[in-house]
Amino acid sequence: MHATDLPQCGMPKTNELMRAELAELFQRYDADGNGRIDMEEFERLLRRLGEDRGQANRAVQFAQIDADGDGGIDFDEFVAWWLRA
Ligand SMILES: [Ca+2]
Ligand SMILES: [Ca+2]
Repeated sequence: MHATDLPQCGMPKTNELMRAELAELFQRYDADGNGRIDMEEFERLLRRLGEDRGQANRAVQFAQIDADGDGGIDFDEFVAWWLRA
């Protein structure tokens, strides 16, 4: 994926910069590289952020982030969560 493929909707530069950083972060935690962060990968991410508050909480959080409910957090869902957090 190239940055130039992203839609240019007049977003401020800081957002684009952030998106690039988020893409890097996302790829780092998408351990199997399938373009989605599953529960196991999500656990690792939360631990790294120091925000793991137990399995029950994690499952709730995961469900909230997984907007389309397909059992994985894709990049768009990840970005939406990150910007909200
Ligand atoms: Ca994955
Ligand atoms: Ca999803």
